[in-house]
Amino acid sequence: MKPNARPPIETEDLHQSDPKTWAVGAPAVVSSLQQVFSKAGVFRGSKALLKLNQAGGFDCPSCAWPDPDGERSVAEFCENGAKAVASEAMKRTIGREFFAAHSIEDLLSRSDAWHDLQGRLAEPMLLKEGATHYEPVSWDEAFAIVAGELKALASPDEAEFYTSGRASNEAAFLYQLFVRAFGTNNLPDCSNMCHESSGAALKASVGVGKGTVTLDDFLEAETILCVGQNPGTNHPRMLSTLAEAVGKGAKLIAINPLKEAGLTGFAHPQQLGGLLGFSTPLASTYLQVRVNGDFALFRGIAKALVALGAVDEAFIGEHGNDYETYRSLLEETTWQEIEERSSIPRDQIEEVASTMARGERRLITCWAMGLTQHRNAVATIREIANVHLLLGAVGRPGAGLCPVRGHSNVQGDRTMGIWEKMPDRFLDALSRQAGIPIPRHHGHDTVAAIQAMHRSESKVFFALGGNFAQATPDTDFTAEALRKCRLTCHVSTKLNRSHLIPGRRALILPCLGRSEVDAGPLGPRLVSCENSMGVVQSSEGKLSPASHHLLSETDIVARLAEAVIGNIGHIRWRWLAEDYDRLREWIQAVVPGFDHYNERVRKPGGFYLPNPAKQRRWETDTGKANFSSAPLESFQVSPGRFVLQTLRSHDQFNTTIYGMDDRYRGISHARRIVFLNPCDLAELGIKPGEMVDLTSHWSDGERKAERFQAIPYDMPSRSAAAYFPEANALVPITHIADISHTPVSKSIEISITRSAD
Ligand SMILES: Nc1nc2c(c(=O)[nH]1)N[C@H]1C(S)=C(S)[C@@H](COP(=O)(O)OP(=O)(O)OC[C@H]3O[C@@H](n4cnc5c(=O)[nH]c(N)nc54)[C@H](O)[C@@H]3O)O[C@H]1N2
Ligand SMILES: Nc1nc2c(c(=O)[nH]1)N[C@H]1C(S)=C(S)[C@@H](COP(=O)(O)OP(=O)(O)OC[C@H]3O[C@@H](n4cnc5c(=O)[nH]c(N)nc54)[C@H](O)[C@@H]3O)O[C@H]1N2
Ligand SMILES: [Mo]
Repeated sequence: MKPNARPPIETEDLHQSDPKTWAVGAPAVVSSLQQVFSKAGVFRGSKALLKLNQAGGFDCPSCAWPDPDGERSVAEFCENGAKAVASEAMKRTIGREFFAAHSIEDLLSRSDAWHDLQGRLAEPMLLKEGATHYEPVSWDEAFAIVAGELKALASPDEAEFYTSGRASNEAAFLYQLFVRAFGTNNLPDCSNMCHESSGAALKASVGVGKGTVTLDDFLEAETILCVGQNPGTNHPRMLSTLAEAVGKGAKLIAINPLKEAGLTGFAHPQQLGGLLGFSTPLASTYLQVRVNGDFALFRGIAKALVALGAVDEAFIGEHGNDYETYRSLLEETTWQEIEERSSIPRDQIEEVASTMARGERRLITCWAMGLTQHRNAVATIREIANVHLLLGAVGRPGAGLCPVRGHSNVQGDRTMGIWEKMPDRFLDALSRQAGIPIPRHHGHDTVAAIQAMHRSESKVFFALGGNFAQATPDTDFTAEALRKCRLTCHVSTKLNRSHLIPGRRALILPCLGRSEVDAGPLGPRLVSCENSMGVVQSSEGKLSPASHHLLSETDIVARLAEAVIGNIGHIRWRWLAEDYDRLREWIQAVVPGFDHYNERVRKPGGFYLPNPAKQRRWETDTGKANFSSAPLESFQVSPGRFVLQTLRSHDQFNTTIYGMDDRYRGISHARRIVFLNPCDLAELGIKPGEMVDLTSHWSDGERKAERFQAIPYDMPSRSAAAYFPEANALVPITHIADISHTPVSKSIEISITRSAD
């Protein structure tokens, strides 16, 4: 039997204390410095931190929350940004000696946290067919291997080209050009598992698949909703924006099954009071909604707004489409159904609606994975858009929709064409610029790519960043799919489990990180990224590269494209990659909104991309802002079972595990745990800390993950939470969201049993 692809089960020393009621403050500052100095050293670490998110410095590789437009403080970063930089800026490297000392099987038995601690990948490595160890390989040989395998395919559609959201605009643009010139649109990406549902919903409702607010809007908002999001851990810099807005009188309403510390209070790390632990209360209302109860909740809010007479008839008359159908649906929906599905009482819903109906109804709604990773995610997000349309709360100051993006350039990668179904407008422009035909048939998204590899229809898997084998659902199935490939190839900065789940042959191509100097033949090169609010900014690495063998992602793509396709049409791969200004000229010619790209990207603070919905221009199928009228539903499980959501601890960035603590939730030294409602635990007859096995149930069968410690936690009855990626083995590959096809990582039906001793 092949070794297991799941993270190993290790003995842990769990300690549980009371969850915190506020986030950041001195503990976050101490933790940041500890991480950075211990991994990167004092000199390299301080240099990195002083250049992080500064004009002329580099963009934080952690989340996509924007930097302030105006003046920036010396420390424009957060604890988790510091951890991301520490992990990338590590002085330790791993190359031929390391891989000679550790077989694949040995490395598979190590934890993800151990993998991250080993250091930066230092040279290209090849795993030959049947080999037990990776061996060094030259760059030329590596490119020749990939080219050989790609050219041997019967069709370009037999290859999958994955992207994670750290690639710069320049690398992403060149990469999709290469993939399309090769002849396929098989461009699955991390966004398929992330905000795809938001993009699909917003495009259908308001005509743009991105958010419609900027940071300034937060300071004018009267009400801010934060739904299905844990900003204290995942977007810590958002807390200072929220605190400032609350200080100016905005009401913050949190909607989350768990009481997250970052939503209840904030201690500013750059102010003395904050460092001393004086915190500002944030959310004035906290609705502990049932998992997947948000659709019902927002329908209830809409019903209450209509009853209050808070509807902006003038806005709807001018801009809205299909309001009448929606309004009759609201009348038909009973309060009983709304209360049952959301588990929030009617009077609380009405109170929230009256808060939103105050003043000029300047409402912002923010959300993240708590909404996007459910079967009805698109319908839920469209219901939020409905509420905004009722209030006319889109396209005016202080009001709008705000999906909070994950990876630092995931939004930019999409703008650059990393999508399996880019619109013809984009493909036409690309074809014109490149002087070659571009395939039009849609490619595979992430789940379709896994299925195609599992059926052996796709035979080569190539990844620009990420950790596909651990980020995707159904770990065992996905591992089988990858192992069936002829070649798997990862462009990466750090060792991860995907490198250890090889096809017949496997390659690791090590690249520069964003913090490092990207020296080209004509001098240091700068790249650019787009944040969650559509601002495009430059990023210039400042640290010396971890190893002299490293290439930039852009050079890797260019050299690979040269080996696979050669110069073709107007494309001269190496020439384009030598000087990123040339690439930016191409981007400008293909993607709207990038005029004078080279000039504007060099301005401190960068530039905003156009956003038609913000101007109340609706690029939808009807040319109006569309109300949606989906039937109300929520995820239901059989009696005795639980709804499991998978989430992030405070010490991880997706599949990169920095440490074993989840400080704000009061957890230390453990990751293999499952949070449960205390009454449910008692009913199961399971004591806190006891070991349980989790079995997920879906129409295609059962999946089991063993030995999680059960933890009592303040959360709705019959819900459960466990960390990603340990729980991914339970997510069925066949259970995906309607329309967006996002794996439903937040609604998994499970049963819980005591583990055998
Ligand atoms: N430090 C750090 N920063 C990160 C990341 C990281 O791993 N570490 N990841 C980055 C990425 S790629 C992303 S996409 C973002 C993710 O940012 P988040 O979306 O904040 O991440 P999750 O941990 O998945 O948190 C989901 C939240 O939704 C809640 N939730 C779950 N189900 C429901 C539901 O049905 N309804 C409601 N209302 N709430 C629900 C959970 O309790 C939890 O608070 O963060 C980005 N930033
Ligand atoms: N169960 C469950 N599954 C989930 C989620 C969930 O909430 N629950 N969340 C989903 C979400 S929102 C996302 S975005 C995906 C994330 O999926 P991915 O983006 O695939 O995963 P990451 O863990 O972010 O990728 C980490 C790896 O990227 C590489 N890397 C880091 N920096 C760079 C760089 O600059 N260049 C290159 N080339 N490589 C780099 C490193 O080798 C590192 O090991 O996971 C999804 N999976
Ligand atoms: Mo994400």
